[in-house]
Amino acid sequence: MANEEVKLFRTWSSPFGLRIVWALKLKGIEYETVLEDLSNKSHLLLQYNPIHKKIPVLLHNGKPIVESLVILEYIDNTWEQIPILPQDPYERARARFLAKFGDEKLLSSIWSVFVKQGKEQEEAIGSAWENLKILEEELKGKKFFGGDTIGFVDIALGWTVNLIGILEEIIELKIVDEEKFPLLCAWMQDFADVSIIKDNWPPHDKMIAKFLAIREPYLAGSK
Ligand SMILES: N[C@@H](CCC(=O)N[C@@H](CS)C(=O)NCC(=O)O)C(=O)O
Repeated sequence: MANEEVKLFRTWSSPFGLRIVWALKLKGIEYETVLEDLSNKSHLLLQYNPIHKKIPVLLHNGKPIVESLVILEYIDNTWEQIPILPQDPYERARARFLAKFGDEKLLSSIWSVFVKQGKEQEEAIGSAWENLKILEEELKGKKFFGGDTIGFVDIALGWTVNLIGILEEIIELKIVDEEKFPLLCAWMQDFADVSIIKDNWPPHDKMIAKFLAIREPYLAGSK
């Protein structure tokens, strides 16, 4: 499809935005990046995502698509080369379920480990481990969640590979260790080694600074 308009509104750090970068790169789609400052959202962002007012937004030939998992499906249906969702309806449903589980349960449990302290943090790490165990089981006999190559679930859960390491470094506590989660650790390594992934991580030191600042009010008890 020549002369297409493909624009991605995102921030430099957002794991939700990164999903879209990875999917577009994987499929070889050319696109323009619009970097947003979420403390001063652009008129276009508010116009294209008036309900959630969040990034990422994909603009395709004037039509906005919002919500990263929805955008991933749109990309997969629009540019069919290198499919990311499985063909089989049951496997597709499983893939959507795991992606949703990552956003709705896993992310908040990891976040609690990051922002809580003492006994509350110990409890939080227990639920994070329960959730991570589900992914560990899912990886039995597979290199990637999608099989031999990365797919929808890998892209949806890819945030864990970078973000968990950043959070662990800040709180000086290992959440995902090789002994407890050998398959997950191997997946993280394999995922990080894929060129379109390793070439597009946000800068490590900038991420550390950003998340240190986010954690501060929680430590001060004002959040
Ligand atoms: N469920 C959304 C989450 C997107 C999201 O939380 N984006 C954040 C940046 S990481 C955002 O735009 N926040 C702005 C705000 O909450 O005002 C998705 O998957 O796209």
